[in-house]
Parts: sequence; C-alpha cells; structure tokens
Amino acid sequence: MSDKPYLLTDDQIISFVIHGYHIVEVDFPDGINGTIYDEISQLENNPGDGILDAVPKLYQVFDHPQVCGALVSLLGRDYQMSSHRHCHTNPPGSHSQSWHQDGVNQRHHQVRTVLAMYYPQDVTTDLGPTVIMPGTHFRNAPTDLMATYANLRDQVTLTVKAGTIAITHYDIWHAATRNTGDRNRYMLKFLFNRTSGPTEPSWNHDSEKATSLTSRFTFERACQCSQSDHYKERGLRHKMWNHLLGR
Ligand SMILES: O=C(O)CCC(=O)C(=O)O
Ligand SMILES: [Fe+2]
Repeated sequence: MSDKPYLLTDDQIISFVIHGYHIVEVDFPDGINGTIYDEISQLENNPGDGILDAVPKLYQVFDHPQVCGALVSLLGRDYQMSSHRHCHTNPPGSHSQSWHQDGVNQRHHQVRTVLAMYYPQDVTTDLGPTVIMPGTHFRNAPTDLMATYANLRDQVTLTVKAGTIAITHYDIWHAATRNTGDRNRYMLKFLFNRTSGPTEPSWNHDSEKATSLTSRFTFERACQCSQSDHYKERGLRHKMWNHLLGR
C-alpha cells in the first residue's frame, strides 16, 4: 500500500479543498501506458464496469504508490474502489460534451468520493481533452441549465502526459471536448469512496504550519467569481478542511 513519501502535504490538501482537484503524474514502467492503450483499442465493445477484468494492467495504475498515497490522503487508509468504472472513449470527429457533474444531484461539502481519471496516451489539445472548472465542487448546478454553458473563464484543459491521473472531487464540473485528432482518446474513470469518517489527518500533516497555510482559504480564488460567491466558498472550504482534520 501507500508509502509515507507519497502522502500529500498540507499545501496539496488545501489546494484540493480550494480547487477541487489534484494531478498525479506517474512515471510508470516503460511501455505500460502504450500497452493499455493498445489493449483498449482491441476490445470489441466497451465492457463498462468490466474494464478492469478486460485490461488487468489497470491494476498497476490504481495500485501505484503515488496514486494510493493521494487517495489515502484524501479518503483515509480504508478507502475503496467503487465497482462502477468506465472507459470513456472520445473518438475523432466527436462533439464536445456539456458541462456536467456526475451522478444524481445530491451534493455535500465533504470529501467522500473522488473521480480518478487516468489517461493512457498524451492528450494534446486536438485529441479532445477533459476540461474541468476549478472551485465548482462547491456549486450544485442544474444539469439542464449547464447544457447552455460554453467555454468558462478560468476553465482548466487537461492536456496531459500519458500516465497522468487527475483526481477530482466527485462534484466538480467537467466535460469532454471535441476530438479533432486522428485517433481515439481514452480516459479511464474510476471512483473511490471513503468508508469511514476522518478522525485525524491521513496525509503528511504539520498542524503548526497548516494553520498559517489556511489563510489561503480566505485569500485564494479558484476562479474569478463574484464576491458573494467567494464569501460563500470561504466558509465551505473551512468546513471541508475541518472535516478532513477529523474535527
Ligand atoms: O471523456 C471525458 O473527458 C469526460 C467524460 C465524462 O465526464 C462523462 O461522460 O461523464
Ligand atoms: Fe462526467
């Protein structure tokens, strides 16, 4: 399981609370990303939740100490992989997806479930990257209205290297963009759940240093939002942080 060196720092946890995501770039053994890409390409149909059995090398991705370390830090030592997972294929000629939050519209302000999105190939701008909107894990939004939103100021385009895992709060707004490239872009989406409430920090925590870092909750913007929305999110950030600390 996870080694202490791979646990997140206070600064990284605070960034996750503010922005709603954390990027892990894993240096996998040579060729693994490419082999996974090829094995997925050869599947006759999308196996849905069966993707892990269809491509068992994916265990090496989600068992990697860097990935486990981040998951332990956010969800506690006893986190679990959900039985629901999906290989999102974004084929050449696709249209961009609407902004959305996954799941049904029941939201909260804790870190209970995260999405881990693994990219087995380099994702360049033309290959239909995922876009995410920082700070929106605090904003419950009606899906039908979101379908009318286009590019958002400060959205983050996940143009990433093969072997990147973007770990996001389950509620973050995200979407696939159109693939104008010449091959499929795959994203393996796995869900991880907390199984018990935090009783103490599960990352590399230093309470004295952390206390001064929490001023970031007051001063840092995840995006250029209105003052009133920023005031609201300030309170929610503290709430999420205190929950993670086990208070
Ligand atoms: O493929 C992607 O980049 C995102 C897909 C997605 O979020 C979804 O279909 O729910
Ligand atoms: Fe989604």
